[in-house]
Order: sequence, then structure tokens, then C-alpha cells
Amino acid sequence: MKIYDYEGFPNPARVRMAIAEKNLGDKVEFVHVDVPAGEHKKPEFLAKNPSGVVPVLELSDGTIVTECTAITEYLDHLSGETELTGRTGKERAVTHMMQRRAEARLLDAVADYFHFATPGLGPEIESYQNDDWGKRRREQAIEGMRYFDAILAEQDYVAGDRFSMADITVIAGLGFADFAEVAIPEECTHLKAWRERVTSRPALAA
Ligand SMILES: N[C@@H](CCC(=O)N[C@@H](CS)C(=O)NCC(=O)O)C(=O)O
Repeated sequence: MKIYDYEGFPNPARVRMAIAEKNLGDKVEFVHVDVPAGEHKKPEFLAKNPSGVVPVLELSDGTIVTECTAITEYLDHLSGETELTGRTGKERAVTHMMQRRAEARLLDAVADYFHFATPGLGPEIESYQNDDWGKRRREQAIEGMRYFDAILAEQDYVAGDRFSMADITVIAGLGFADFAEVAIPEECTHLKAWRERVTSRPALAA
């Protein structure tokens, strides 16, 4: 299978973390998409993903899967052990709920700040800017950090007692926040301790 992405960007990083956790590195061919040069907005790439974003998974039979959550579902099911997305109906429900919160309250909020209230990926790509909305999303990202700090004061991982794709989304959100210079509030000690712990996991540290 092929993954079209740009190494180091937050959403590609989510899928790369899932690949590392599932030990699937030798089954994937990465295809570099030059996002800063706008390659993801060209017709050839839009034919694969009309949303014009990376990552994209392409299977050997030509099936295209976009959206990190959907790609992670596919990768997680390859082994028959769906530990990242949940093993029971209840685990799957809670994992999807928390991962969606991680997108809406943190990762996508930082992304909106980056794209709308900073120069983002540059004038060629950022065709729409909205400083007020971008700054509001920055505040929401910080509120999101406080929300996850409170969650992690009560439990070991974002979706309960095991590492899951919800943790991956929060890790990516905090990585994007570092890049966009949105600092974690000083008092969010549980979030900071969790981050130290999960990023030291053998698969992710490697
Ligand atoms: N919801 C999408 C988000 C993908 C996304 O926003 N990717 C970013 C890279 S981190 C991108 O391609 N941005 C290019 C752009 O916005 O022009 C997913 O889960 O895959």
C-alpha cells in the first residue's frame, strides 16, 4: 500500500504513528507530496483526494482512503487486533468520541489558527485569511489543552486505560501547537506528564 504525505506535518504524523504502533513500516511505500509547493492542489492529486490534503492511503487494488481516522481504522484491522481503535463496541465508541474531541478542540483548532491568523503555508496556498476567527480558534485550542489536562488527571490515556488513536490525535495536536507557538498552559501538568510518557513509547520514540 502507498501513503501519499509530507513527512513532519501533523496529520501525516498521525498515520505514521499508527504505522509505527502497528509495526507496519515494511508494508508501506511513502510517496512524497510537495505540499509547500502546492502539489496537493494540482488535478492529479485532487483526483485522489478532492479535499486537497494529505495523507492519502492507496491500496494495491486502487482503493483510496482519506481522513486519518479512516486510514487508522484500515491499518488497525490488518492485524485483527484493533487496539488503536477499540476492541469492543464500548471501547470503539469511547475512542471515536475522544479522538473527535481531540480533532475539534485541539488539532483542528490549532490548524485553523495557523491557516487563518498566521501566514500559514504562504500566500499561494492560503487563499482565505480571517484573523478574528483564527485567533478565536487559538483560544479554543488552549481551552482544549485544559480539557485534556482534566481528562488525564483522572485516567492514564485520552480514551481510558489504554493507548489509542485518540492519544495519537492529541500528540499531533500538541506537536502542531509547538510549531504554531501555542504554548501549553503552565498549570496543565497532567497533560505534560502524559505527553512525556506516551512519546517515550518504543514505537513512537523510534
Ligand atoms: N481531516 C484530514 C486533515 C488533513 C489535513 O488537514 N492535512 C494537512 C497537513 S497536516 C494538509 O494537507 N494541509 C494542506 C492545506 O491545507 O493546504 C485528515 O484527517 O486527514
